[in-house]
Amino acid sequence: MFSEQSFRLDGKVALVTGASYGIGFAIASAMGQAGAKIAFNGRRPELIEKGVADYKELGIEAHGYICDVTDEQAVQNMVSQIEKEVGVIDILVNNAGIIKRIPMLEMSAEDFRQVVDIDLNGPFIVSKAVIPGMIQKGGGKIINICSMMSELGRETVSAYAAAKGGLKMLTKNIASEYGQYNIQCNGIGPGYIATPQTAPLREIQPDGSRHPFDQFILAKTPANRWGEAADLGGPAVFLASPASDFVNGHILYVDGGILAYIGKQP
Ligand code: NAP
Ligand code: GCO
Repeated sequence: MFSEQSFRLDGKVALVTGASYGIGFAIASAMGQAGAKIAFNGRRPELIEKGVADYKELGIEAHGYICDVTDEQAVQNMVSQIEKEVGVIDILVNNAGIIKRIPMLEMSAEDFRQVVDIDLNGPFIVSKAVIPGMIQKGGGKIINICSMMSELGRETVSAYAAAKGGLKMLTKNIASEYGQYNIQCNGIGPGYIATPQTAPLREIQPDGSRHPFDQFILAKTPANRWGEAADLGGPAVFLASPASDFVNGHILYVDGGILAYIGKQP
């Protein structure tokens, strides 16, 4: 039954991967403000430390771990440590990710593999480490951070699109395989969000004008703006909360309307 508690995460333990800054930080902050205990990881120790301090400034006590999501043993160790220090994980957000913008014919197989390894194998590895605890606990929530590139292609992002398209299907498969254990696995597909990852697409040009890609995105977005990382907080809390207990295998696009729009006419 719906109540004012339906959107609260009090007492829940949330692991958000890659959350020292960017979209992960915004999602973890929103979950912390909704009452969850926060654990996060990243690869760079100095940024983990800074992340912990930034969460503290928001009144959130977050536990930071140095861990590469592609390293299966390191992920297993981190999950065990979180269980001891914070509690068994109720909510997992697979957010850590990278992009390489290289035309496909110029891209090495090694670069392609690295993107798929972090953006697709990473969520598989972390989910695999966390699901047994969720089953024992009687349920859980997994949120995979997908992309416009889970649906659309464009020049230079073949590996990223392949990985994010795969992540959409991994989401549906986790929902299918573990829904019986009261685990809901959904995706969030952010539109174009102003973070370090997209900074090169927004650089002001030497003549002071906006980057051509920046103008292209504004013309493709009915909201007529880039998203802010904070725009993802509400949707993430919803998908982590009891309010979404019968939502499973769904991708929630948070894109200011990009996927609905053919684009501004010239
Ligand atoms: P970002 O600013 O580049 O942040 C990426 C985060 O992932 C960082 O915290 C980084 O930590 C971490 N990370 C990368 N590789 C890792 C690894 N192997 N192991 C552990 N952590 C790792 O990117 P963002 O824009 O916030 O994007 C976050 C997620 O949203 C990504 O999956 C991205 O593809 C997706 N997304 C972004 C947009 C957008 O417009 N920005 C749109 C749709 C989807 P370290 O620096 O410590 O490695
Ligand atoms: C790009 C962008 C995108 C965004 C995002 C869109 O080069 O096209 O980086 O891929 O990061 O994933 O949803």
